[in-house]
Amino acid sequence: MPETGGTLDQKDCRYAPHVVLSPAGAELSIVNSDGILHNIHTYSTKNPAFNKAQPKFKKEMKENFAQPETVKLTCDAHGWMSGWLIVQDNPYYVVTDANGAFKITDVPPGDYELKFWHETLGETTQKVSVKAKEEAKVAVDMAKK
Ligand SMILES: [Cu+2]
Repeated sequence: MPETGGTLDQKDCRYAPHVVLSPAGAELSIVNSDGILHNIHTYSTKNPAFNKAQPKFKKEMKENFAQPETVKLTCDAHGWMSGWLIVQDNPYYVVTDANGAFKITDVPPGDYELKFWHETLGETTQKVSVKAKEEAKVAVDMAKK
């Protein structure tokens, strides 16, 4: 089991980061830095969904997501708060930077199908061959259709 499941903070009434990664089976730390009431609501289908108040005195909650899944998060106390939790059972996933660039390291040589996901642009896949000691490059266009 992975030791750390990442941290999702509720700061300035926003989820930080907006997209949080958590290995399947690990404990995700849900932090309330705001010192006000938040209510985290998960829209999961493979993992049990929950809807939990996190009062101002409750600085941290631990949650465990066993199944790989992309989970939408909202706060029932603040309608504008939204985020995403990505649970995966392999270590080869990242959030891109502000320019959409990413790097996944230590991938064993082989043929893979990369899945790209964006909250409004949807999903696309691309095949990639990874050769030993070589950097494989991929480029995808996820423009709105
Ligand atoms: Cu909130």
